[in-house]
Amino acid sequence: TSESEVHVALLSSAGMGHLTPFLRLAALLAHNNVRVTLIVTRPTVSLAESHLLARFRSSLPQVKILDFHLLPLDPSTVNSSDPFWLRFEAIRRSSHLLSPLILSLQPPLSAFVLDIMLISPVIPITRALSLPSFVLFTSSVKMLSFFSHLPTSSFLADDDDVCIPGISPIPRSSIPPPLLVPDSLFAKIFFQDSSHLKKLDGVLINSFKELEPETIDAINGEETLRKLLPPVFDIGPFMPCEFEKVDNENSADCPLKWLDEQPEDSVVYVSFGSRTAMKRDQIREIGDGLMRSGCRFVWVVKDKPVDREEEEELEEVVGHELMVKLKKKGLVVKTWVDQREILGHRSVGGFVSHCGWNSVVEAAWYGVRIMAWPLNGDQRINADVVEKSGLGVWEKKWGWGQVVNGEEIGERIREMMNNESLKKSAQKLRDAAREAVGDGGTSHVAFQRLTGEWKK
Ligand code: BUP
Repeated sequence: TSESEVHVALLSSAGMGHLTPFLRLAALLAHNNVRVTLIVTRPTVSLAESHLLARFRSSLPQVKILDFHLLPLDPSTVNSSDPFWLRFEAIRRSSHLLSPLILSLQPPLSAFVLDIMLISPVIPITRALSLPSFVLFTSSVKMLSFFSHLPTSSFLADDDDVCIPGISPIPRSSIPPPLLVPDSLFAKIFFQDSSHLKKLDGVLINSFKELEPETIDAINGEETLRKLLPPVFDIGPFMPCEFEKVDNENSADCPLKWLDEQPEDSVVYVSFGSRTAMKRDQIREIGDGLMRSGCRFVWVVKDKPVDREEEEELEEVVGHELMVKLKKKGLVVKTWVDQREILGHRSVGGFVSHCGWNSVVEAAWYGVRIMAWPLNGDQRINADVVEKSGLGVWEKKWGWGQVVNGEEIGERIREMMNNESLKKSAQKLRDAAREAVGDGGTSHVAFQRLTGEWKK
């Protein structure tokens, strides 16, 4: 079979944290002569997703985009109010409608790559069609090990840390909080899906050896993990792409012009991802902390989980007085920014991050040190990776949902920005990241192995 006949369909679930790595993978495949069909559900939950898809479409017209029409979901039948989780569930409940879509594709598919949140309902469908199925796991390998271990884990019954052979224990305090609520939609999906992992033909991960050496060795070597997991392809870091560029050059919110005027390595970038709305009192403490840190900053404020609902002006959210002070020292924005360009800017040295996995990998790609401030879900597990790899520091005593005061925030930011050895180790990871995807690098080799398998 010639390479151009390899045809792969990708099915993401909702939210920028999922869509972005799927689109980066689509671009990587398309640039390597793989034919790609992207299956999308509309309308997207957030505006950021629909804008990204539009830019992707015009920059990679060779990728076919197929709309997947979902059945309506009655929210009263689902134990969650999170719009992204509701979409996950809607896709799951409509998954039987995928068969005719898959069968309509020409040339016939060589493989199907889906989101981890969709495996239990989608796997029976791809299997019935004898279609090799892969998951693109959008979090760390450490989180993948935790996920694979769920069916055999007893943490709901006891109070112990989670011990997985070959990797350092996951403290109970790092378990994603909704998993401890047994009837939550999150817990239901996680427990249901984790037992289906082994049915996959492989898991693709946006990580690389030097970022998670212990865990990547463990999934390849440890008997217990190998029994729970299909082959894992560490093909990251996915390269940030041109189509992610946000067209705001002429707006007052454009950070790039401002960043151009700042000294090298002097700016801290503060963002808690696309889904985490901060409480008002915490927002104000962060503003206070930034002033106390003495550093220059770009701070992305999020007041609502879904961008379509952001109504209030920045001044109302942050408070007028604080806003006046902040404007003298840095940039505060409430719109979508091109994080790729910010992290890649020479004046940016540090990143206060919630440790969403994409943010972590992007920081590694650009060699920007992190002050980890995990707030939910997989983020404490990812923060552990950040700390162990030398990419960043993590104040573990800041618990889930706890309001941290400005004084502490300011101190931690200052320490992270002044930490020379951290700066060096983050830069070393940048070099390692580039080596991993370069010719003959670990991720490059894994990618060749993967596409080689699809060609068979
Ligand atoms: Br906010 C924001 N610009 O203004 P994560 C985010 N991003 O480019 P999350 C921007 O969105 P999950 C902005 O670079 C990253 O690629 C950022 O993904 C980009 O966190 C993505 O970091 C955010 O994984 O998703 O959004 O919390 O919950 O799935 O981890």
